[in-house]
Order: sequence, then C-alpha cells, then structure tokens
Amino acid sequence: MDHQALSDRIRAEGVRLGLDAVGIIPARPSEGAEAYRNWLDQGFAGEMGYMARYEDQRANPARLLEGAESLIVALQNYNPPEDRAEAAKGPTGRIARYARGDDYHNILHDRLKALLAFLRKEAGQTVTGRVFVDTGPVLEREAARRAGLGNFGKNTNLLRKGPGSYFFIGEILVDIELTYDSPAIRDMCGHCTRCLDACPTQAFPAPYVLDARRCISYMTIELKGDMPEALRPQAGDWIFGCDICQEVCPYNRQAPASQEAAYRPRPGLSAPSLLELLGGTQEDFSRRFRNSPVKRAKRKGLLRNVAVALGNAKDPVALPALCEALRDPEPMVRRHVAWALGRIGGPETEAALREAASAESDASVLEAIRKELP
Ligand code: B12
Ligand code: SF4
Ligand code: SF4
Repeated sequence: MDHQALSDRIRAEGVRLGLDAVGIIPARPSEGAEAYRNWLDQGFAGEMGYMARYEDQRANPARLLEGAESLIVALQNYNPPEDRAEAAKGPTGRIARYARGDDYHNILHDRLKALLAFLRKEAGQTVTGRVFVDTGPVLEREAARRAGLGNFGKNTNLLRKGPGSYFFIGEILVDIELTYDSPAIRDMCGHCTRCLDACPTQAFPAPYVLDARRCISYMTIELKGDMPEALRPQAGDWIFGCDICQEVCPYNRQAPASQEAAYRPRPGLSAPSLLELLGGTQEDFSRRFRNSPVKRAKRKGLLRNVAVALGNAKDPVALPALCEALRDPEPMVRRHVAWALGRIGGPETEAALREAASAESDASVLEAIRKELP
C-alpha cells in the first residue's frame, strides 16, 4: 500500500476506534525546545523535577525510537456530560472535568495500541512503534499543533474548533514513512484575554506561558507538600485540578460531550461532598479512586485540598468534621485542617485547636495550630 493510502486508512481507523481526530507529522526536532528550556530556566516547572529529564528526547522525538520516521498524533474529547444527579448535602468541591471518570492514560493508550496493531496489519512490513500518553518526554501540545489538530490558546491549552480544549493528546511513534499533515496557522485568540483575566492566581506571567507553581492544577495534583498559604484562598473549591481558564474560553462554550462512556462522571464526583471525603480512610480512598486520575494526589494530597476548600467555604457545618480531622494520621492534613479552622474561627474552634495542641507531637503541626490561635 502506498504512503498516502496507508496514512488515510490510519486516520479513518483512529476515528473508528473512538479517537476524535488524528494527524501525522515527521519525527523531526521540536520547534518549541528553546521555549521549553526558557520555561524550565525560569523555574516555572516548580517541583516537577521529571520535567527536566530526557531533555534530548523531548527536543527530538526521533531519539525515542531507533529509526523513527513518523509521529501519529491523536485527540480524544473528554468533556463529561451534564450530571443531573442530586447535589450532595453540605459544602461541595470541584474536580476538573478530565478527572471525573476513569483514568485516560489507560483508555487512550489502549486505543493507540489498537491503532498501532491496525497499522502493522495494513503496512505489509514489520513496523516498530511506541505509544505515549501524557507521561512520555514528548511536547504533546506542540506535536498536535504541528499535525494541524489545533493551535495554542493564551491559556497554553491546545484549542480546536469543535471540542474547544477539552481533549487529551496521545501519540504513536513509528519507524515507517507516511504522508504528513500541515500545522494549523490560524491564530485562535485574537484580542481575547478572558483566560488571563479569569485566572484566580494570576498564573500567566505572559500570554501562552504558565507559571505552574501558581496554578491550582499544579498545587492540587502535582505538589506533594503544603499548599502555599498565600494562594490557598484563591484555590476556592477546587480539590483536584482546575478548569477556570478553559471554562471562560469562547471555544468551549458549545463544547460537545465526550462519546467515551469511561469519561462519564463517577457517582458523586461532579460535586463531591467535602465532609464525606474528609472523613474517609485510606481504604475508602483506594476503593473510590481505583483507576481514576484522582489517585495521583494520594489520600493525603486530596485531603489537604479538601481542608483548604473547607477553609474557603467558611461553613460552620464543617466544624465537627474538621475538629475530628485534627487527629488525622497525616501531619500535612492536620496542618491544613488547622488553617481551615482558623478561617472559620469562633470559640468552639479555639477550644478544639487548644485541645489538639496539647496532644500534638509533630512540631510542624503544632506551629500551624499556634498560628491560628489568638
Ligand atoms: C506538566 C503538565 C502540566 C503542568 C504545567 C502545564 C503547562 N501549561 O505547562 C500543570 C500541572 C499545571 C498542568 C495542568 C493542566 N494540564 Co497538563 N500537562 C503537563 C504535561 C505533562 C507537560 C506540559 C509541558 O511540557 N509544559 C511545558 C510548556 C512550556 O509546554 P506546553 O504547555 O506543553 O506547550 C507550550 C510550549 O510548547 C510553547 N511552544 C511550543 N512551540 C513553540 C514555539 C515557539 C516559537 C514558542 C515561543 C513557544 C512554543 O507553547 C506551548 C503553549 O503555551 C503535558 C503532557 C505532555 N507530555 O506534553 C500535560 C497536558 C499539557 N495537560 C493537559 C491537561 C488536560 C491539563 C489541565 C487542563 C488539567 C486540569 N484541568 O487541571 C491543566 C491546564 C492548565 C493550563 N492552563 O495549562 C493536556 C492538555 C490538552 C490540551 N487540550 O491542551 C496534556 C497535553 C496531557 C494530555 N496528554 O492530554 N499540566
Ligand atoms: S488551571 Fe486554573 S489556576 Fe491554572 S492557569 Fe488555569 S485558571 Fe489559572
Ligand atoms: S479565553 Fe480567549 S485568549 Fe484565552 S485561550 Fe480562549 S480564546 Fe484564547
């Protein structure tokens, strides 16, 4: 089969497999390598140390596979449908849209593996390939832009007319020549600055550049330690990820819902009850978030975020649960619970904090409690 016919069949099969768009580019050096280096040099990656690894490969995908010729790039819409289930009682949090259903890494990976198997069958020759979804050293937004699948928005997300920016990106690197797509050159944003203006933490030092350290998505998912105190109020009710700079984007106004059943919200995850999460044990967490993107935060990260959201809600209904959580086994959770109690205030809170201080053996927690006492 000639390159053109094979490439067309790959694109069509991708769509048949449940991918929303497929483009193909030559496995050549990335154009964004310098911008990426500047981003790292400015410290914008925060504690994501893995972002500095495999710089060579990230700068040139051809280094990820011997004899690499082509990169097949695919998008999959994840936008969850409207959830009409009854809202939980008491304060609720928000989980980013991409994380309300099953873990996309496995789902998209499986689709791409099936596409690679199809390519091997059709090509009539041996094809070596590697699949990447999110975790590999590939600049995925740039690859998708070069494949003509969309263009960067000022919020740094890749935008595409139709799904907006609510889609995942994955790739297959192969050692076979194919025919290639051209990059999208259309400027998507024009004079619009809605995302830059709406970001509660002012995480964009410039359009198209994100300082991850200030991003709620980073703070609630990637950051392993304490959330910076100055930014806690801005995290609002987000307990895993953040969608604000996407929700305000005009391209997402009419974004269709994903056709992938596995991305439908799990029960209770469209507006999760903060009190229920705060009272949960490790077993509850493992059961509820098995094969969910949320497991990345681990129980202690999620409960840290829940405590911050409760502090921001300032709803006294949370007082008994927060006082109980002053005895949580994780010092980080206890530190954030003390902060949350300090935000609610009042005599009941003060008494609980004093009692916890008298029993506390961890110096960092003791310090966090004392900060909240008058
Ligand atoms: C690290 C990371 C994060 C970090 C940092 C995000 C960031 N903007 O850099 C944090 C934890 C904050 C994060 C958050 C989110 N992420 Co994230 N993340 C990644 C990851 C692993 C690497 C991104 C990266 O390399 N960043 C460094 C910057 C410099 O690169 P970049 O943003 O990808 O692309 C820029 C540069 O390449 C530069 N550039 C490229 N070419 C050129 C050329 C020139 C000349 C210049 C000047 C610049 C330039 O411009 C691009 C856009 O600004 C990718 C997966 C991957 N392997 O690519 C997913 C990925 C980008 N994330 C994704 C998602 C879904 C999210 C969230 C929406 C999740 C959420 N709801 O909470 C948020 C969005 C926040 C935001 N506004 O970006 C999707 C994005 C899909 C899309 N439509 O764009 C990806 C692709 C994962 C996937 N496989 O689907 N993420
Ligand atoms: S995801 Fe939220 S915090 Fe991060 S840049 Fe967008 S609006 Fe700002
Ligand atoms: S909100 Fe406006 S500026 Fe931001 S990405 Fe969307 S179109 Fe571009």
